[in-house]
Amino acid sequence: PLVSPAAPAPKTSTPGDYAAVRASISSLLDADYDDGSYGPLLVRLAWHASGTYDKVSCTGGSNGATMRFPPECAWAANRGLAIARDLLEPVKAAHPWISYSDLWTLAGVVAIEDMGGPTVAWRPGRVDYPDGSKIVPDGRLPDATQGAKHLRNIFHRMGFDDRDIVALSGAHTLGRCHPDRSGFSGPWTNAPTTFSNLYFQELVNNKWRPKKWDGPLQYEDAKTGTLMMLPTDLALLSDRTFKKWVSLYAKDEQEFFKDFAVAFGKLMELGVPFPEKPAAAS
Ligand code: CCH
Repeated sequence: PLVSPAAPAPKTSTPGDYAAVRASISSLLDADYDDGSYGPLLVRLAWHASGTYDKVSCTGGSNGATMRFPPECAWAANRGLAIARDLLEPVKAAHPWISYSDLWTLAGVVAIEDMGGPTVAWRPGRVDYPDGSKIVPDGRLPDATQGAKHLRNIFHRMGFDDRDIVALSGAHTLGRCHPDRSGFSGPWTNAPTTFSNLYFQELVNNKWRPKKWDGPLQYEDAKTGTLMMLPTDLALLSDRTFKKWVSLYAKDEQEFFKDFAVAFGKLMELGVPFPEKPAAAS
């Protein structure tokens, strides 16, 4: 992948000026990288930082930004995310008062909004844990080779229901798979830097066949062979309950945006000890 030339140093700010941090993040998104934006990668960073949450033990989640350290930074699931963390270093340097855990989640939210997605309610309050203080076990993020049962195990553990699972999966309208990271290859849609319901449209409107190649089992659209789906993506079609939400989101983008915004906002807050209930989106 191409790496963008060094972006101009972001403007500094006074503590609490989140608008300034948002502006610094926005200025990094468009770049000569992948499909022309770091946005999808930043969304993935925010998701993997948060998706380790376990509601029973109240461990994991975005609080702490423990992905800065081993073993979490070296998990196979997090391959490629060092690019996103490094990209945000100049933003952290310009606004040293923000925690990494607030910065990574805010970057995901700003990326979604800048790529045309819904406004996601976000509030600060995460703190960074020191190295080695809280080690989260590997294996809490989803495994793309599995099916509906696995998706339910993983996301119910975080406190999400079936509808949330499908809504959150709509983030695969963004970005692509990289053979050197996950082993999978290609984009889910032809507009991977625009947040839309296209993922659900492609899912329902295409015939999907196993891709003939050396890599892990993935699917390609029978018409062009240029779009891809993971086994977990196709599980959303083969499971009756999941399929109901897929059909709804394929038809009704507003409904998808509304549900995604709520679920993604909740994901960003898992395990974060806020004093009160979430604020409404502004
Ligand atoms: Fe995902 N995702 N994801 N994903 N994901 C990958 C890429 C992105 C799974 C597997 C993969 C969510 C859920 C799942 C994004 C957001 C979300 C890749 C390719 C795999 C594999 C990584 C690579 O090679 O670079 C599985 C399994 C699940 C099960 O649910 C959820 C939830 C979200 C966010 C809400 C985004 C964005 C990408 C694109 C990243 C990029 O670099 O383009």
